[in-house]
Amino acid sequence: MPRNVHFIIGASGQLGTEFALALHQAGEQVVLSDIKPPELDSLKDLPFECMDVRDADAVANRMAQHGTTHVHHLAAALSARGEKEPQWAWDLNMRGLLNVLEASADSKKIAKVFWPSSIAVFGPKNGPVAEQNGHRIPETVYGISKQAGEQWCAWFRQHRGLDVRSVRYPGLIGELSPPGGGTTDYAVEVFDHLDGPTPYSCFLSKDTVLPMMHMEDAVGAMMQIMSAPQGRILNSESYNIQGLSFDPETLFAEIQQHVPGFEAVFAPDFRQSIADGWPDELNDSAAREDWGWTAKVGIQDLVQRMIVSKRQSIPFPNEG
Ligand code: AKB
Repeated sequence: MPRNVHFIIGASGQLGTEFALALHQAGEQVVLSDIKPPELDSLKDLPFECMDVRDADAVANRMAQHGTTHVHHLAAALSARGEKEPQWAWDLNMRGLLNVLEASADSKKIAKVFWPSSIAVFGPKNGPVAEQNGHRIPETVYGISKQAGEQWCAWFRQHRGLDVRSVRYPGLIGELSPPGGGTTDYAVEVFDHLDGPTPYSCFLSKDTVLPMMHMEDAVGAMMQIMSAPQGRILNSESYNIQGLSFDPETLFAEIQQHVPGFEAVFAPDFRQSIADGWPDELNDSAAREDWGWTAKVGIQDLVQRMIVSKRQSIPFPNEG
């Protein structure tokens, strides 16, 4: 039987790095693509295409050249940067997605496409718990692009017969790769300030609860929804998936269990109003019922993994 060929767009980004590694370690044939090469040593020998997803011809040609069967389109401008550069973010997120959907629908070989949506599709009117089909009037460029993207995916499914699958990711936290330009980034960047000379300055208020998820679960969700039988994908839009929910104060208290000297101050900036529009948690019962989704990593485990990994890579001053 011919092997599947996984083409990962945005493979040098936060989610792409972890997903590419997981697929490679599972023995799958992987082709990486991004505007910059991968930084992780274990990915440097894999086939890499330097490609801007906004270039429609490049997307179609490169995917075809590699005999792609599965596309994972993970390149996007996130919420905070999107508010600073709205036109660029809209162009990258929408033109990129349409190029991928169009090329995939035209291809005779591509069996499935994965594209991530986000908690950003929910707006302030939604309330603290976002239901699967909850109120979606996003107030950020990023959120609007994700909401429109969900509808484009549904259109390609219905009108072009494309098997495109999607989940709504919360803030993602992992050891291997930093995020860039998101509102949930504090929960990753704090681990680079564990023993700094000054307290970590958090850009959200201490009681801002947001949905979050460890990368192991984020990658697991992608693998799980992509391998589910087509008949189990019953929802026409992206699926809510819930990992864990916490506020900065709770995360920092957990860090202090391991690093007693860790200190933080709170200096909310423009990202506070983005976070205030997002839900505290997601009702993910549809994903659980339809394709068996369940998250594994809790806050204690997450903090421990992040600290262990940082301490392996950085010599901390108080460790002699
Ligand atoms: C962001 O903060 O913009 C992203 C997201 C929640 O989609 N991490």
